Amino acid sequence: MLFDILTIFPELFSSPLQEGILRRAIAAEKIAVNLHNIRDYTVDKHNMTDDRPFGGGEGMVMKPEPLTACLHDIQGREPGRVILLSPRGKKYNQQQAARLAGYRRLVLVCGRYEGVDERFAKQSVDEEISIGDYILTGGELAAMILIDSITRLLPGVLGCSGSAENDTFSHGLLKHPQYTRPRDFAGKTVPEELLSGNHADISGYRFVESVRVTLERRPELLNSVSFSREERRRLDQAGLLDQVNRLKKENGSDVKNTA
Ligand code: 9D3
Repeated sequence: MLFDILTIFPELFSSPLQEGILRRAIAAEKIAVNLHNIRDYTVDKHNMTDDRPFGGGEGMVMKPEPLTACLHDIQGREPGRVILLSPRGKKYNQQQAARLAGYRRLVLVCGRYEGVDERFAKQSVDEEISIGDYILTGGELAAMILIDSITRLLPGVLGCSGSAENDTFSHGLLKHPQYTRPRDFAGKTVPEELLSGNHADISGYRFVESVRVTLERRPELLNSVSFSREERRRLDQAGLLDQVNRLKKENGSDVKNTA
C-alpha cells in the first residue's frame, strides 16, 4: 500500500515511521510512505502556502494552487483515494480503517491554519476525515493515526497472525485486564481464576471482566452486543446481569440477546 502525504511539515513524520511495526512494514515493503512538501509547489516569490480569508475573520487559509499542483505532480496513472484530514470531516473509526485498508494508494492531505480553500476540497478531495472531537494544530498527527491504524490491518504486517482480529472492538466489548509475572507484585496478587489452568474458568472470568470494564467506561458499546444464555448466566453469577439489562432497556439496544 502506498501512502502519499501532502504537508508543510514533512519532518513531523520521520520518527513515527522509524520505529516498531511501521518501520518493519516499510522495510518489508508492505507499505511505502512518500512525503511531499506543499511549499515546493508554491507559485509566488515568497513561497506562500496560505493567505487571508475572503470575508475576513481569524487566521489563514491554505491556498488552492500549491495543493493542486502537488496532487497533479504525484498522481499519474494511479491517482489514489484523496483524503483531507479536517476537523469538519466524518469521524474516523475502526470500520473506516478496515475500509481504507482496501485501497492500493491513499493520498493524505494535511491542513494547517483554519483549513483549505473550499474549491480545492470540492475539486480534488474524495473524502474528509476527522479523528475525533478535539482540536489539533493541523492534520499531520491525524494522518499518522490513519497510517498506523491501516497498516496494522494489512496482510503480513502483524507478526502473530490474527492479533489484529483478537482486539477490542472486534467483539464489541473492551478487553479484560491482563497480568504477567510476578504472581505477587508489591503484595497484589494475580486473580486466582487465571492461575487455575481451567480454560472454561479463564474465559468465563475474562468475559465477566470485559463486561464489567465496558459497563464502567463505555456503557454505550453494550448496545451493539448480544449475549448467549451461558453468557447471561455468567453475568448473573457475577451480579452484573441486572445492570446490563437495565442499560439495554433504557437505550433501546440495537441488538437482541440470542437464545
Ligand atoms: C475555529 C474553528 N476551528 C475548527 C474546529 C478551526 C480549526 C482548528 C484546528 C481548523 C483546523 C484545525 C487543525 N486541525 C486539523 O487539521 C485536523 C483535526 C482536528 O483538529 N481534530 C480532529 N481531527 C482532525 S483531522 C485534521
